[in-house]
Amino acid sequence: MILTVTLNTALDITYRVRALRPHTSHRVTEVTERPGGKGLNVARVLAALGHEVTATGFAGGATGRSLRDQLARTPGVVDALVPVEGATRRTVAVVDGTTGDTTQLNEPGPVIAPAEWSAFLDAYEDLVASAAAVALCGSLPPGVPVGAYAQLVRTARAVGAPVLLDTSGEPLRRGVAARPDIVKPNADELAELTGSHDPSVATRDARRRGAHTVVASLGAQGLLAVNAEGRWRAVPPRRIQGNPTGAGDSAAAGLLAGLVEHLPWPQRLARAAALSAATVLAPVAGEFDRRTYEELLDQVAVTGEATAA
Ligand code: TA6
Repeated sequence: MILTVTLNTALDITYRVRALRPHTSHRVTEVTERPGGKGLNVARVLAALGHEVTATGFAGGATGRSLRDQLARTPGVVDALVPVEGATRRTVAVVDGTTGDTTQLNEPGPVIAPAEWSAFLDAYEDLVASAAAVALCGSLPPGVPVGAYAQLVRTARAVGAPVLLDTSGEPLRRGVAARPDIVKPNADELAELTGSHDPSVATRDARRRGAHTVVASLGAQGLLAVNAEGRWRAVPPRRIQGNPTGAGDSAAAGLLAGLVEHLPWPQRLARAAALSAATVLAPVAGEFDRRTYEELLDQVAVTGEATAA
């Protein structure tokens, strides 16, 4: 199974309005609620691709119950979330029906007590022992140590489970130093980590800091993967317009699926780019239309080359 970790799970609420204007009251035309937080989106996409997934992290309160009820109805995802006293946060995405632009509001999440963090670490140690790969994704809720991801990377590496890390700021900086197999920052996260806005310079620097492979998501310029074996770029066939929430999570799912299926890097990257684009075209994060994904997969252009041995 693939283990996904979402320390700051969320009940993702998406509101659609006809047109979003400041200083105005809006009628919501459509509401959706989904289990969210980056790792749970990764889990849902992997399960839709036919992989067995175990999802851990924290859940609590009425929002946590609602999230777990929905997860129980998601085929292929085993719920291994650790219960906590505080309530799981909500995130709100407001989609402007005229322009398609999305405005995202993320609550900070519940305060995690030291005993809850210890209970999670015990559960994680058991789960990671039988994981084919691990995804560590999203922000940290208050109370979780800033070096949490570094610790979780080290635990996974100690039992030989490959790790993908997708986070930002100081948790990313410390996590990268623990030598994860893949980091998947977007352009802003990569620039914040390395101090460079040049993707070539920044990916090289992120590798020097400890990541084996850096996969940078560069919006319309697609995905750039750099590791000791080579350097590749995957670009979707056209500019994809829609709701970008969760596009990066779907790319992470594509990379993990390719990893456990031992696909060569160009194919992994093509999958990640096609899944990401298919999610932008879907109404909410963590979902995609299978046919759209397969059509896009045929059209993704991958360029680059392996390093000469
Ligand atoms: O990537 C989209 C998304 O995963 C949303 O589903 C939402 O839950 C949010 O990001 C969480 O991100 P954060 O960085 O706050 O953990």
